[in-house]
Amino acid sequence: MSESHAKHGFGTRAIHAGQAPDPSTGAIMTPIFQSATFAQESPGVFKEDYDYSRASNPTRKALEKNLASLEGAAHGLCYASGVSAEAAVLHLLSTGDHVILCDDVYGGTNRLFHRVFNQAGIEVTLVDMTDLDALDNAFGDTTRVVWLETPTNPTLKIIDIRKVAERAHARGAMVCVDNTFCSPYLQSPLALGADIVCHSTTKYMGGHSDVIGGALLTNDPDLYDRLKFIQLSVGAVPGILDCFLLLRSTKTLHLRMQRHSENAMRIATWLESHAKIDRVLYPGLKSHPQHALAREQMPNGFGGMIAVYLKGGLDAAKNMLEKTELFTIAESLGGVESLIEHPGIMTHASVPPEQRQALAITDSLVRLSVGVEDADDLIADLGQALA
Ligand code: P1T
Repeated sequence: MSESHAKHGFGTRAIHAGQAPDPSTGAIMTPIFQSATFAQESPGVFKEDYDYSRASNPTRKALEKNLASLEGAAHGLCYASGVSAEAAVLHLLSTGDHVILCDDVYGGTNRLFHRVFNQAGIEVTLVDMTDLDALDNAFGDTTRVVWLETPTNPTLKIIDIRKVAERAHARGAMVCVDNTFCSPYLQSPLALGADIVCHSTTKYMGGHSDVIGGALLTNDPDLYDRLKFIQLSVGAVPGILDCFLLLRSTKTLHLRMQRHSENAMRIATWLESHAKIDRVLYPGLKSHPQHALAREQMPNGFGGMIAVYLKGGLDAAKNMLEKTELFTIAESLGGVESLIEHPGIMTHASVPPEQRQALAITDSLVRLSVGVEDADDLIADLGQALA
């Protein structure tokens, strides 16, 4: 199969893009080129761009091409973690530059922006981007980046990527969308006007909770060159075995996302009518405040993440978490196995309490990452935990 897969569907690209049988052996699977360096014929004369694995490595390059193809991007770069991919974008900025950050993001993202880059002189303003007037008011002369997640983590707000991109571009800022909760199977931010897509590949892209990784995808050759320089210079690159594992995972991304979405839709619907549940937030439910936008922006399904508010506060929430058997109490998401967590105590503990309060990350909020097990078993597990 040729390198160009633009004409193929998502599933075909998931399996083939970036990967051809190994020319030296015919191996069908991309080999794990576990080598830090590469022999040179003469000083400065080497094969392709392979002089040192921090700069480039064939297994990593296959993954970067594969992820770029899935996001509909010309270029991809892989990182050691989701937050190191985020940091690479922030390294593009200079002291005094301003970033508008969506108010409801992963706690570690909030921490990186506010407690690492803010100290290095990057101004950060948090905005609820479901309110486009609030976004308009947040721009200043030094605004360079608008950064968002949609659905947001953990309250699953849906942000209109196209409208945010129009506004940002009119003000000369670029837009970076963290597409971790959707994966490219459910949502295509670049097609909606984003300049960069960011992923924690630890989640759905990896899909098996055995890798920490990150990625950036873009169509802009200049941005790519600058980010590639930062990747080389800062060096937060993924291990080669992790790249191989990710290549293995993306082959089934479309199948997993379909099942995550089907299971989550059934569970969210069931939870919504449960007597012990106060409120369910799932973009696929008609009751979700941005359901109509979710239908447009996420045409292939609504993903595997559900947020629920229990009646009864922290005790009720802890009780539910401790009693589930198939849903394991753990941070992270997007694996084949179902997880359950308490954002206030776990993933968003580093968000200042007053911000958590404003975002309704309350004691009674529980987040589910619905896996690909049998939905009946998952519902029975939640049922017994809530009983
Ligand atoms: O953990 P890491 O691979 O560095 O990814 C950070 C990250 C980035 N973006 C989003 C949307 C995320 O959810 C995360 C990590 N999130 C969790 C660990 C979590 O449980 O929400």
